[in-house]
This record gives sequence, C-alpha cells and structure tokens, in this order.
Amino acid sequence: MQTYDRVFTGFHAAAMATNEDYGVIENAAIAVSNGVIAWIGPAVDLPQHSAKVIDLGGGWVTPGLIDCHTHLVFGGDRSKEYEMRLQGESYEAIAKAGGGIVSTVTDTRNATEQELFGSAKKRLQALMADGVTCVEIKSGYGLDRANEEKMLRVARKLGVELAVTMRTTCLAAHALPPEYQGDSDAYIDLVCNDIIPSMAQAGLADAVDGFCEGIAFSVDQIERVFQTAQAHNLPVKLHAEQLSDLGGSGLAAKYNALSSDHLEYLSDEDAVAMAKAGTVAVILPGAFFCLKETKLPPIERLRELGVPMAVASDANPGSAPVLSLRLMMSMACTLFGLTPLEALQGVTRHGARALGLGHSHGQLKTGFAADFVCWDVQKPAELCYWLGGQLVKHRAIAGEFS
Ligand code: DI6
Ligand code: FE
Repeated sequence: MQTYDRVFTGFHAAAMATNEDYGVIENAAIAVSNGVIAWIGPAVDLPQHSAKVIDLGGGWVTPGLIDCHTHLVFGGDRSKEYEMRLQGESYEAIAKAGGGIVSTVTDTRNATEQELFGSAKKRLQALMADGVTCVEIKSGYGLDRANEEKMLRVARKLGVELAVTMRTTCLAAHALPPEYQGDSDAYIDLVCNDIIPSMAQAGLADAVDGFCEGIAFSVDQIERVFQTAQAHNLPVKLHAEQLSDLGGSGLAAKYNALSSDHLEYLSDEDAVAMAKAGTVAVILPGAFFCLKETKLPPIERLRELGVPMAVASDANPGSAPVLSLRLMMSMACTLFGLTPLEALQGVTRHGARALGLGHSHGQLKTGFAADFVCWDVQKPAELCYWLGGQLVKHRAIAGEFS
C-alpha cells in the first residue's frame, strides 16, 4: 500500500515530458507527496494507496504555466506613452526624449515597497488566474542599489504571499539612470562594483540580465556585467536583438546564458552559437505586437537548429502591458508561426529551462514539482485557440489544490 498525500483523477494529461509531443495520458491520475509528483500514469495502473482522492471532473491537466520573463514590479503606468505611440511617436524616440523606461524609474523610485507590492500583486494574480504557477520577475526600474533591491524584495515577498514559484533577476543594466546621463561606463561600474555584489550577498537575485541595444548598453558593457555575474556564481540571460542586431545573443551564448530574449534581429551566426551553448530562445510576441514591429524572429531556423523556444509575457509598463500568458501563446502561433504544441512547450518545459528549473518544473513527471492546471477544454490546442476567457478549472501548486 502506497502512502501519498493526495491523488488526483478524472482528467486527461498533457505531461509535456518529451520534446516530440504532448505526452498524452488519457484518463490519468497523479499522486502527490511533499509537493512533488510521486506517481503519474493511466488511472487504471495507479498503485494501491490510502490517500484522499480528488476527482477533477474532466478537462485537461498540463504543467502549471511558467512565465520566464516579466517586469511585473513597477511604479505608475505608461498609458500616456501608449497614446503617443498611437499618434505615431516611436518607442525609441520616446525613450531618447527621457520618457519610456526612465519615466517608470522615477515612479518606481518614488513608490514605497508596500505600494509596489500592492500593484504588482494584482498583475500577478491576473497571470495566475490564467494558469501561471511559476514566474520570473526582473528588477531594472530602480537603477541604484537601494531601489533595485527594493524591487526584488517585493518580488520575493510576492512569491511567498501568493505561493507561486518565484525566480528573481537583477536587471540593473536595463537603462541609463538620469544621474549618469552621458557616462554609461560609470553606471556600468556601479552595476558591477556595487549593485550585483550587494544583491548576490543578500541572496536577492537568482540570475543577472541586461538590455543590449542601441538605446541601452553595448556588447562590451554587457560583457562586463556578465563577468561580474559569473564571479558571483549567478547565471546570465539577455534582452538582445529586439530592435537591432548588436550580436548580444552571441555574447550570451559565450557566457552559457540560460536564455536570450526577444531575438527579432537575431543573426544566423548567433542562432548557431545559441544552439551550441544550449541557450533558450525566449520569444516575446506581446512586445512585438504592442510596438507594431514587423521583423519576425527567425523561428524556422531556431526550430531547424533545435534551439528550445520559450514563450513569455515580458509584462512591463512600456512595450508589453500583458496580463495573460495564454494570449502570448496564441500570438506566438498566429504572429510567429509556432504550433500550439510548441507554444505549450514554450510556457512549460522550455520556460522552466530558461529559468534554470528544467530539472524540477515544467513537466508532469515523477520527482517534478506538483504544479499543474486543470483546464476546461476538450483538446490542448484550445489553450492557444481561445483569446481570453476563463479556462482554468483548478490549480495545484506544490500539490496544494485550489
Ligand atoms: N525590453 C523590453 O521589452 C522591456 N525592457 C526591455 O529591455 C521594456 C521595458 C519598458 O519599456 O519599460
Ligand atoms: Fe523585457
């Protein structure tokens, strides 16, 4: 007789445990112990047990969705800028004129930890209502030690209070703060000599990210950031090739980055480098859509090279005010040409890998976290097919059922 904490039955599962297919298990059962999947398979094969059984009453169970790239903690909003862009102003022109990211920096610096917590909590609850059980949150709107750390303390607290799996990323190299105008190297000194060491010491960051772009930092500057991260045993990731090709993804691959994100302007050479390094390509169709971009990321080539593709929200106040990861799955299919299977892989097994959690999250598999969602659908492809709506029937995080 097996002893489990609880057993779930009454559903079909898309286990997402291989690269090739959904890993369908019809009429499945999942047994959970200590927050981990202790057994999964067809219900008829379930070992004899004495645990409480919860019948989910139909639908499909997938791994809980993983949003591996967000900027959920920030002050204020940028709806004014949205209106300006609708009038024809470009994202880059607004940034150069002191708006854009820097305006969110002012609002974030002026916000208390409680205020940031309150506004980010609502956004995270929206993502969770649409199936997210694991989320990454970046800093990057503080741009000094105290405010960058404030952002990640809020993120950590959100993880605890909402019982979501939380990964935090130091994105101090996101934009040049106004007080360093004209001296971006001096700001990179601050990032490398002060902000990253302090965050590493405080255990506030699980990874280090940067924005490698004409309106942000150069490849050489980002390389200094990566070297610092490495010296503190923190894995790296990068915003690269969103608006132009600077070769950031090649640098990311050189530093064995967990992921390189955006990639609309990715060169073939850098795609090959990512494949060799095992760096995940995180595609962000929400930012592409909101900025009305036209250059598509080289999906076919990434597929051909076997680069794992993750899909994320990029939830941020400027280029992607996104509150639904499922909507991003849909856009990844419609705008970028992913299949619904690839989109689901992108928010489960590959999203996990982009966070360094590929060994424990994003698949329904023995020994993996019991984070899963039961969806009110007849087929997994419906997760991409429906835009909006309430498809989540039930959710379990670390086996805790709601
Ligand atoms: N790329 C993005 O998509 C966000 N940051 C970045 O480096 C945008 C951030 C913002 O506009 O506030
Ligand atoms: Fe981003």
